[in-house]
Amino acid sequence: MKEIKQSQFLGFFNALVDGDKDKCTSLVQSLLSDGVDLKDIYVELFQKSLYRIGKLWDHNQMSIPQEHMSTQIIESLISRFAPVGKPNPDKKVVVTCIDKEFHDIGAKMVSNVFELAGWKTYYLGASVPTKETIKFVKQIDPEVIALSWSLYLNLGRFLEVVDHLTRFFPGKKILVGGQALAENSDKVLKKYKNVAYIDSLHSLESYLKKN
Ligand code: B12
Repeated sequence: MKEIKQSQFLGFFNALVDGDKDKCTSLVQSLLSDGVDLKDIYVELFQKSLYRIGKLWDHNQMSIPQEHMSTQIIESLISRFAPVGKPNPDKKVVVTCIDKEFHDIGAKMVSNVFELAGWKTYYLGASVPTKETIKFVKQIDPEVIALSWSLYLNLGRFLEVVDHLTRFFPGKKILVGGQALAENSDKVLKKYKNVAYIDSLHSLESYLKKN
């Protein structure tokens, strides 16, 4: 598989923060035509740009409109270059952000990685109230529930949804991920036996190959 060069990353990043959506689109198109894997574009181009934008924003070196605009461009690229294929109807996954979690780009990538592996995905996006997640899972009856949690302040809501899901659906596999879990997943998850923390899209891909 071809790798993304630092110069290609910088070309994309500069076009992104300048709001040059056409240039971003043609850069992604040409990387895909060169044989770069879609997951590498997600991680090495989109995620890397957004983490860098997060740092700049945190240090007041990037304005809110510039961050929002860059985020919108990346969201549109994820939709534009989404995987296509016929999913296996017996492999269903519900992918959602927890309640009051508005960071939904990672969850969208996760959903697309499931699709690339042939799963039928039910992607709900940002901030789904716990009660509604439970109802939806009951209705769809998926094999896997994938939860995304980024904002550490949402710890109580994360524990609430995991408590409810493990209680109501003890046989279902729950996968969790997102930046809020990056440093303390063992401590937060130790009492749940059907809950697995997956730290990256590549780990998710390996998990899906094994299961
Ligand atoms: C864009 C952005 C926003 C946008 C989000 C828009 C959207 N549609 O998502 C908006 C403007 C809404 C926003 C708001 C806020 N944000 Co913000 N945001 C970001 C930013 C710049 C990028 C987020 C992103 O998309 N990253 C890229 C994705 C691809 O990465 P990811 O989420 O980590 O996902 C990957 C993995 O974690 C994993 N993964 C994720 N979920 C899952 C789930 C499963 C099951 C699996 C297997 C894997 C997995 O796979 C993904 C792909 O590799 C980050 C900076 C950063 N470091 O990310 C800050 C950041 C996340 N935000 C932050 C903050 C503080 C806020 C606000 C509180 C700001 C404010 N004062 O209002 C609000 C809170 C909103 C809320 N309640 O959720 C902090 C969070 C700190 C923390 N961990 O608690 C960050 C880190 C910025 C910073 N440097 O401080 N934000």
